[in-house]
Amino acid sequence: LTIKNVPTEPIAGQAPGTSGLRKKTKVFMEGNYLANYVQSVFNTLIEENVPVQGGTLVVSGDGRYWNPEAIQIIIKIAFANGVGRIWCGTDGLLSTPATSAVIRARGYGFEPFGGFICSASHNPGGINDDFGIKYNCENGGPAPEKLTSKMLEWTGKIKEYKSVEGLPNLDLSKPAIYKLGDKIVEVFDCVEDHLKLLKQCFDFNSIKRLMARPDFTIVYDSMSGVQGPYARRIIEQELGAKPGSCTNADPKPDFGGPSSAWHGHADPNLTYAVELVATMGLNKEGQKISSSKPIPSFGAAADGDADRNMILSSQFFISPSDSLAMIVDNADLIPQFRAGLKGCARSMPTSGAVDLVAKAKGIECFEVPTGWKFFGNLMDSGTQYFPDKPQYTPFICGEESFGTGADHVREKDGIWAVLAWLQILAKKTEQAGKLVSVEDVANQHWKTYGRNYYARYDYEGVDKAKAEDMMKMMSGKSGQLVGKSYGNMKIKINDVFEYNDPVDGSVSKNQGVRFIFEDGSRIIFRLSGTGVAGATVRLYLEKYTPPTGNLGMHQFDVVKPLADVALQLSNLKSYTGRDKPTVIT
Ligand code: VG1
Ligand code: CO
Repeated sequence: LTIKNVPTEPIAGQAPGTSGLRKKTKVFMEGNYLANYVQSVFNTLIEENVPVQGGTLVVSGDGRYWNPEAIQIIIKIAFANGVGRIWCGTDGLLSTPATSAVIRARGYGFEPFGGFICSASHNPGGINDDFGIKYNCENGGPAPEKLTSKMLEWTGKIKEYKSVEGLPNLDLSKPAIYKLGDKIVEVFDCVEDHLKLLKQCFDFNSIKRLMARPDFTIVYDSMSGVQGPYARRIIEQELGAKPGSCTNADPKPDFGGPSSAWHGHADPNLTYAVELVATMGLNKEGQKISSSKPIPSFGAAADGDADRNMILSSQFFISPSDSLAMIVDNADLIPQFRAGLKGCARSMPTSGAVDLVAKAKGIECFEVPTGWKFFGNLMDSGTQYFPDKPQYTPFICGEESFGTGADHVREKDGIWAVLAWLQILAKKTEQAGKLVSVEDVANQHWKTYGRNYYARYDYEGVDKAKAEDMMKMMSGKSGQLVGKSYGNMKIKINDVFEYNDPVDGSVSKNQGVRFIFEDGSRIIFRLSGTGVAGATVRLYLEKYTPPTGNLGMHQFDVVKPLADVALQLSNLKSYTGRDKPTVIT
């Protein structure tokens, strides 16, 4: 293979956001857009003394439009920069958590120094929609800000990129080993490594017994994203769910596109996962609707790259913040935590439900900014307690945005959350001698801890400058509203969230505006860092009700008065011209 240096010029706007670089697909397809970014990543890695020369790199994606082409481009640039071995899932598919599993655990002497994930996650895919790329480090987690800011610097001064000549596009459709001079490309089954790891986390036999019960039925909707092969293999083949339990399980480049019920928006929430939500006997407000067909006992869905999860039981929706708290509360039923759960963490906007559990259990609970990259340091830090198991730190993390995961990988993991719930239900069902549902667990939980009623309003596609002005106005007044009353609620804390990483001491500023009231209610504003056009304002609302209060209300009704206060505090209507959110979830 001959290496060529291709002259190029910096392209503006290649800043990675909450989770990698995301842009319109056509932007990625134009000129050197992808090559510039990938070379900037390599320049950063080489500068940081990452062992790129002769090293192993994972390259795959979520199967969205232009994925196959992007992978071939990355392979050529990687070899030209000295990479010796490239690992790809079959068809260039690896879910985000599976990529993390492959980086951490595929091993056998060729431990990868990192991996590229071609994905814009829950953003729609297609020539007219979104594409994205993310770099993960040798621990299997997203590159920390320290690295992504260097990558961005390189995109601003890049003069050439390296590629190889004489390398034909490789057939990635089946397992194979290609020897190309001193370089190797290895294509392997995309499910095997992730499955192997999950088998260490859970007691598959007990879940099998749950699946075999005549009164238990499950539907797992992959929303035409990359989860399909994993869902079929793990839920149907390994665990014995009825064939057909895994729906929309063929990955599609446009995640089903405009003709799908979710309009190609493979995002598991009440608004977009309409097919599953209806199957489970609910409408998109989460209210019960009548159904002509029998309703499954358990329902779940995944997003495009399969790191997100939504959990439902028959006519019952569980908020991701609650799901996190309940998994932590029941961690002793999950074999992964047999040595004891060491800690847990949530993103700042995620409800405080998990904090209450951590306090009761006497374990650490951390609050980090939005985005999975902040959890990795915490998980890695605990290894000192398990010197014989350097990759083992019993830790559970979650975000309100349908992301849950643990220390087996360094990404949120959609199917892990599903299996965690199945494991909890399986054990509780065995103990009770009758089927226990997600709803039963939730009701019990709220009776013990009280309920953190929660909802998020998204205002999508608003004018960016105006959204930024609104945030600036609120940050500017930060602290001034302490002591002010709204209705019968008084503001106790009013600040702009800033994170001081307890492990490496790095500081992340400007992570959202907070209004925290004396009764524990919270209003939080931040701007999304995953969109590709305009701005999305996220408004997070939380109201706590103690065990003695009314636990059976609808979450959207409970937080409505808080939303009214939030609109007053932000002047959102006059800044953005919007009088209602695009999505409530
Ligand atoms: C959103 C979520 C955040 C999540 C991120 C990536 O970010 O709020 O919690 O980690 O998406 O998820 P933002 O900046 O748009 O609010 V995924 O499944 O798109 O990788
Ligand atoms: Co995702």
